[in-house]
Amino acid sequence: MNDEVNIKDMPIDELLELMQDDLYDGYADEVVAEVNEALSRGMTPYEVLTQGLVAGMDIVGVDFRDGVLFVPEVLMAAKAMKAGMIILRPLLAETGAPKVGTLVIGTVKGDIHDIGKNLVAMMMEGAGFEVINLGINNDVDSFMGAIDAHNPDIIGMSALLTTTMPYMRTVVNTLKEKGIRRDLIVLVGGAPVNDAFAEDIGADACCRDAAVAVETAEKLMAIKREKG
Ligand code: B1M
Repeated sequence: MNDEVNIKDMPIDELLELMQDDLYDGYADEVVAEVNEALSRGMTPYEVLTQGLVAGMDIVGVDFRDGVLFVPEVLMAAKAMKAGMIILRPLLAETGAPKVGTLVIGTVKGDIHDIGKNLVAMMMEGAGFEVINLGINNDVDSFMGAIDAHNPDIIGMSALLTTTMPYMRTVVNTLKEKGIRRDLIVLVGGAPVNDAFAEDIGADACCRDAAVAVETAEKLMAIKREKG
């Protein structure tokens, strides 16, 4: 636990380290204070996100894998991460960029991981995309319903489990069956997803992280516009 006086005197690298530690420990209020402090020192929202919050969650991921942390602790860390993201979200979206396209994004059926998907949604909003965030555990009907309702340019799917990533193929196959696959850009992401898998299921690209998702979406939108 920290008090505000301490963090104000702290060098920036120590502040970021503390943010990672507090995220690890699930201290949401402290993470919020540290995010605000880092922003007040002139760090960009993106730097705070990647060097503070995402870096902290990476450590959680390793310890979860190694059996040091268990689900309840990881949930607390996720809650602290989300508290930090609430501050960063409007700042990342504040670019005033003109609308570049519409993205429907969701975590696929059977999967409840949403932190990375929400980061992608935030960064895409910041880059000027209109984003319809479907949340977690989306089946084919959910994606198809959103396509009917919002006529998006891009469908984004997230999966964090090796057991749920195959569901992305089900969605792509349904787009093909409905004859709308070519009208849409399909982007996939999540820790177990890679380029070979994306190609195999017939997606347009796999995005390693939120920044790559933005870059890829912008590039493929430019190609789509050229084709008219
Ligand atoms: Co889960 N979990 N989890 N978990 N969890 C992983 C994924 C795991 C790798 C942990 C481990 O063992 N090391 C492992 C999966 C193993 C596997 O399948 N090979 C795992 C497991 C096993 C499980 C459970 C089965 C555990 C259990 O109950 N026994 C269970 C499954 C529940 C389910 O989904 N049905 C489970 C539960 C949970 C919590 C609920 C406790 C919690 C989720 C909370 C939440 O999301 N609200 C959780 C968490 C937090 C994790 C880890 C620790 C962190 C994930 C995360 O948020 N990373 C994770 C370990 C890890 O990944 N290292 C783990 C931070 C985030 C910023 O990165 O999500 O990769 P990431 O997103 C990135 C990119 O991947 C990419 O951009 C994002 C931003 O840069 N990206 C996209 C993601 N989606 C994209 C979509 C796009 C584009 C890019 O579309 C355009």
